Amino acid sequence: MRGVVVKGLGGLFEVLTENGRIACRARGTLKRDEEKVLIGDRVELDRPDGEYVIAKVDPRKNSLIRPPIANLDALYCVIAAARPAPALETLDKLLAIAENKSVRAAIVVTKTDGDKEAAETYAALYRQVGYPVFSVSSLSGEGIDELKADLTAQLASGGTAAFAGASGVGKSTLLNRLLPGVSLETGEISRRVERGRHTTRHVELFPEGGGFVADTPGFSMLDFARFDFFSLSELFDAFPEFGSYRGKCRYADCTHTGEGPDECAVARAVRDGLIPESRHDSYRALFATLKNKTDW
Ligand SMILES: Nc1nc2c(ncn2[C@@H]2O[C@H](COP(=O)(O)OP(=O)(O)OP(=O)(O)O)[C@@H](O)[C@H]2O)c(=O)[nH]1
Ligand SMILES: [Mg+2]
Ligand SMILES: [Zn+2]
Repeated sequence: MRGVVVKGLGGLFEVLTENGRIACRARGTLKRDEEKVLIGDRVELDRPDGEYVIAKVDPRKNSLIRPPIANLDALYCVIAAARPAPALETLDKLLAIAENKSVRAAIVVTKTDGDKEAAETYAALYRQVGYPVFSVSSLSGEGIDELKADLTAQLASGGTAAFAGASGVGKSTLLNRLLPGVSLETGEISRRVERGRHTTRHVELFPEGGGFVADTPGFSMLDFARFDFFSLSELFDAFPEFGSYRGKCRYADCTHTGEGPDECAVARAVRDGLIPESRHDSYRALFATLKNKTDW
């Protein structure tokens, strides 16, 4: 029997099959495998001695380490207009990973009821970059219909969409509004600091509109080091708005990190307001990280 892994806790998985949800473990050989079983995996179940086990994992279209999920089609990168203040470098890192894995990325700015002006600033920044942007308030319902329409389109052909972003931006609250049958735990920001942990602690897929929607645990600054990376040579393509300046720098080996506007077409675009400065900053930070990794 075949199915999709929708949940996994302490080695016990839930697989959605044509006969409903089946709780099972992974076959011993799979557990030892470096690749393990990820939420979103398409798997083959076997029943060697009465109990179902995950016997085989299909080749993946893609996989992410943060959030840990396989076969992702769309990633909604969530930031809050009000608390917690966005770390744009983290957001840009997430966007770069999505580009690199050919996952369709969109930005969701939540809590527009908290700070309208900040919401508009972030929305404008990422619209300029070229990403679809949705500004929403789960409190007032503002912008929910537009986001719902976009999500519905992503799911229609069996796609998997995940919501990711810092802890407390309101991912679970938003999914409770977007998905009629779902009731996720949400948490006050002040309480979560006391508890020292995030409210959502596992990735889970919810079947919806022909596809799947994933809630994911929030990022914290500590997760920076745990992001999965690609190679330095792939970095330029992970910033889609840099594309129009390809090959236009004075020197072919331009790194677009420290060269001035006279030599570097990217630096020139930043100076002229065509590329947001924060995006260039994120590029430089990622460049430094990837360079160190390559030098190792
Ligand atoms: N004012 C306002 N508050 C919101 C909105 N969305 C969420 N919140 C509040 O933000 C807090 C955090 O919401 P969650 O949905 O738990 O955040 P999360 O992103 O799922 O957090 P993690 O599960 O830890 O990653 C809760 O107190 C929510 O009530 C919104 O649109 N406006
Ligand atoms: Mg949550
Ligand atoms: Zn350059």
